[in-house]
Amino acid sequence: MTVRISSLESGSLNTDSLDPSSLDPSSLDPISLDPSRQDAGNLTDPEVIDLHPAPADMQRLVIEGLSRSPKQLPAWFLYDDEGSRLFELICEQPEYSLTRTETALLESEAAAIAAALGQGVLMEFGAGSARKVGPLLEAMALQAAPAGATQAGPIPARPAYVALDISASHLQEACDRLQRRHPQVPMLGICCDYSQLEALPSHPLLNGQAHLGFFPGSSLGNFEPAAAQELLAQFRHLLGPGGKLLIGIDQPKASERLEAAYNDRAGVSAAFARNLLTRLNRDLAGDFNPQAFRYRARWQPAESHIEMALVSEGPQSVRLAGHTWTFADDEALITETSAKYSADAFLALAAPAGWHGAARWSDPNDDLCLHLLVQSD
Ligand code: AVJ
Repeated sequence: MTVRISSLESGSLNTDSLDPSSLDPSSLDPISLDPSRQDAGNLTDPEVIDLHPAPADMQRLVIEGLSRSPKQLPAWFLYDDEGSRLFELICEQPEYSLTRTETALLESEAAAIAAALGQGVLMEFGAGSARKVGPLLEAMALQAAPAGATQAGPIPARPAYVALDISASHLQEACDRLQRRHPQVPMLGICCDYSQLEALPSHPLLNGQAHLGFFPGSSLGNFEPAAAQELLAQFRHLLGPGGKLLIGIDQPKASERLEAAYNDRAGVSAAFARNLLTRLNRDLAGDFNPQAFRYRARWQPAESHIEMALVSEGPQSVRLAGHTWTFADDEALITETSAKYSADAFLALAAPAGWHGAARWSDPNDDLCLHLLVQSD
């Protein structure tokens, strides 16, 4: 994995992708050297609230999804422990540049983004390993208490962080690691399917400050356009009045490049998809043979999405969730779709959900766009 240290010259080192033991303490940013932050020794791990869907809900969703034509399950089923681990590996494949591009953009634009966001609780939807948020948290903290400023008047608001993710053990690990690197940022994890979260749990961390949504990785692309629009409306509801949303959206690009990104030569994308079957076998008493399906990723220009599927090699029947499911030869189980939106197409999708674009940032190749959305009234 390449580590990009673009901000070294400006004196604020992003430590998120580095092994802390390799760090020279004199290279740490002024916040880390603040004596009031010397409490890292007795830090407690952040609380994680578990709202993971119950087995009965998973069973119902699987029965619904496999009764559809074509067969397709919600994308979050891909993220059990092993799936979350494999997704991390996908992000390191040479063909899959999305994560590297977005991480670099967040690092280089952190100060401008923090200025546009203002102060509040940053809530990351689908936080995964939470490796992107560090530079933003540091830039927000610097804005609350600029280096060299003397403390006069009321104590300024400081950022807080809430990570939402479907994978409980992954989430706890990510929060623990992030907390050690940002000891002064109050943190909370919520294990849930964020698309079905009707209200935020009540917690002191969520009181008072503005709610700032952070939805990186182009994960919105996993939802069909109508569901994506509903999700954006749902986020507006969850974030509440005055809430803002910083969202990363992958742009449409050449089909060869996209198909390679979702079908890497090392076979990690294929293993990630097949792991869905292993997960279903374990959690819903299934007898899928993962090797009896081949993996396919194809760009569908009419939908502007990549469709990822496991395609049945020959006719077969499978037991799962108390039912028998038949697959015809060549029949697909769609594991996920990943839609790509130009800036205009995305803003047109967001407008009916009550959002409009306040600012946006792109990488030099215009591969990806970070949009800052504010609420329209
Ligand atoms: C996490 C949904 C953004 O669509 O690019 C990557 C998931 N799946 N390779 C994407 C994914 C296979 C990823 N998102």
